[in-house]
Amino acid sequence: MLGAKRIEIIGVPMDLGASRRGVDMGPSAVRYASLGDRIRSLGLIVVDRGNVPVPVRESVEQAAANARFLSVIDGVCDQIAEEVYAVLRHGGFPIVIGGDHSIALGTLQGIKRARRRTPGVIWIDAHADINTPATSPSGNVHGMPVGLAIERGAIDPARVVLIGLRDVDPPEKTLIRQAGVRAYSMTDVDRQGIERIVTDAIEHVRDPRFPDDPIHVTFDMDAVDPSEAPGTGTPVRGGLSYRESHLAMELLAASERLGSLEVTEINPILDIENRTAKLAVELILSALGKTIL
Ligand SMILES: [Mn+2]
Repeated sequence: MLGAKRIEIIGVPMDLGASRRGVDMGPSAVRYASLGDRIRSLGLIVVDRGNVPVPVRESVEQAAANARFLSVIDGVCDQIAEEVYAVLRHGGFPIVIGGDHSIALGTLQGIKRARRRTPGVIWIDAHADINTPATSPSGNVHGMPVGLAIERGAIDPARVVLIGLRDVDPPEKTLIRQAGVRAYSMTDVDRQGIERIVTDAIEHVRDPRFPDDPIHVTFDMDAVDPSEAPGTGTPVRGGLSYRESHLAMELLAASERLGSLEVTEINPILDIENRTAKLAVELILSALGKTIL
């Protein structure tokens, strides 16, 4: 972590980007797992900024079938961006807790606005999230944040790395290649090991003109194998192990280049005794520098 001693938590109880209900309760589950106190135990200052207001699903129009609730999601993302911007501008370290992964659109906009350039992004996920309204088979916006963030100029595809992929739609395979996004599937993790992949990813997202710029990490809990993270809306078997997940975060902490963090898709309805939220808290601690010894 880049010297920031003040960690600021931003909750986004949003499920509008997903078709299965429950990720709107993710921020509550993570707070129930004592996120704030656990971070304080590392000797860091923690400010919980509460939740960004999110309209209740039943109270808003679905609108376009190819990108359901997109206009409402964009409204929420504008507020996420303002929160993230405010935290970064006064030197804090934002942790955004979702919520479905469409919240990344807001987080990335806020980082770009605060840093005045696109951040290097490491995107840890079972899915590529690179669909657009034109290609999405489901119309769920949480499958599009990479695609929409590229379209909107919030990220530079040459400095985005996806890690943990194992459920990619056929058009997404083309989009990954066309956009020039670097992607590591679970096959790559099996063959190369998570240490090499994360180390390479940290280098790949570096902007040679601004080599010391902070990195943003967005972690979809479905990247982790469902045996460890059952509480997620779109589980896919064959994911990152418990230790691979932690090692990824430990390597990011050791790089001292992490500047912001987002954890998404925690679904307490599908979880077993809050196991997935507890794991999310542990992974956040590893990303902030907690070590075994
Ligand atoms: Mn995702």
